[in-house]
Amino acid sequence: MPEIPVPENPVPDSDELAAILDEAVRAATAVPQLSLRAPLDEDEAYAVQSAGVRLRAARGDQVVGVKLGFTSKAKAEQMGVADVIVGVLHQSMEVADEGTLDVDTMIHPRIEPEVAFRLGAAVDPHADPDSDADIVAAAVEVAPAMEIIDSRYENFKFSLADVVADNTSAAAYVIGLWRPLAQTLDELDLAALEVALSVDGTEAARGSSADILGDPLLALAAVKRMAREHGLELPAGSVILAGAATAAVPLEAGVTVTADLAGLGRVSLRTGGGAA
Ligand code: OOG
Ligand code: MG
Repeated sequence: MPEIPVPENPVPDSDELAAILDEAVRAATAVPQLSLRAPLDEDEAYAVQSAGVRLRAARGDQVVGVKLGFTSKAKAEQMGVADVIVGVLHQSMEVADEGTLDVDTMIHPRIEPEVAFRLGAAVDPHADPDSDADIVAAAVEVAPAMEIIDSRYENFKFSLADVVADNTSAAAYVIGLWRPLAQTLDELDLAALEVALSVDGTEAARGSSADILGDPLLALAAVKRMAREHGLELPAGSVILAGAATAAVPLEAGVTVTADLAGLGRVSLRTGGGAA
C-alpha cells in the first residue's frame, strides 16, 4: 500500500509569517490578514513580531525603542481594537524633525500625534514588577512626536493578533526637541496638554495628552509591564512612544504635517512622493 502523504508543515511558523509581512513592507504592497490563513493567539502574534524584528536587525536596522498602541480611546474606537499593544521602533523608521518622508515607500500611511520619552538608563522589566518607580526615574527626557503607521494589511483592517504580528503598524516616527522630564513636570501638567495635528496649516485632529491613558506618564508603567510580558529589552537611550492622542489621519504626498502639543512644543514633517 502506498503511504498516504502527510502534508508538510501545514501551519506556517512565525518566521514564515514574519517574512510575509516583511516582504509587504519592502514591496509597499498590502497582504491579507494573517489571522485569515491560520488562527493566531496573542503569544504567537508577539512571536511573529519578534521574528520580524530579527529580520530587520539582521539587515543592520537596529532597535531604538518601543511604542505603545491603543492607549487612547480615539484610536481604539477608530480601529475597533481595545487592548494596549506594544511594538518595536527601528533606526530606519526615524525621520528628522522638519524632515521629509517619501510616502511612495508606504502602503496607506496615516499619521498621529504622540508624546515621546527617552530613557537615560537601562530598565530591567523583571525587576520590581509591581513598581514603575525605576522606569519613571530612568525617563529623563520628553518630546512632542508623531508616529506614521502603515498597516501591512489590506484596507488597514486587522484583529488584535494581526496588528501585534505586524509590529503594531509601526512605519516611521519623528521627534521634536527633547526636554528634561523633571523640569518639564515642574512647569507643565503633562496630562493636560492640548494636542492639535494640522495638515498644510488646516487642523485635521484635536485632542489632549489626557487621552493617552489619562496621563502619558502612565505609559511608562505600561511599557515596563508589556516589555516584561513580551520579552522586550529597555536599554539606556530607548525611545518610547506613548501612543496617539487622537485618531490617525491619512498621510498624502506633498504636504506638511505639524503636531502642536501646547507648552511642550511642535514637531513637523513634509511628505515627498506622489505622481512625479
Ligand atoms: C495600530 C497602532 C496604534 C497608537 O498610537 O495607538 C498606535 C494601528 O492603529 O494601526 O500606534
Ligand atoms: Mg502610535
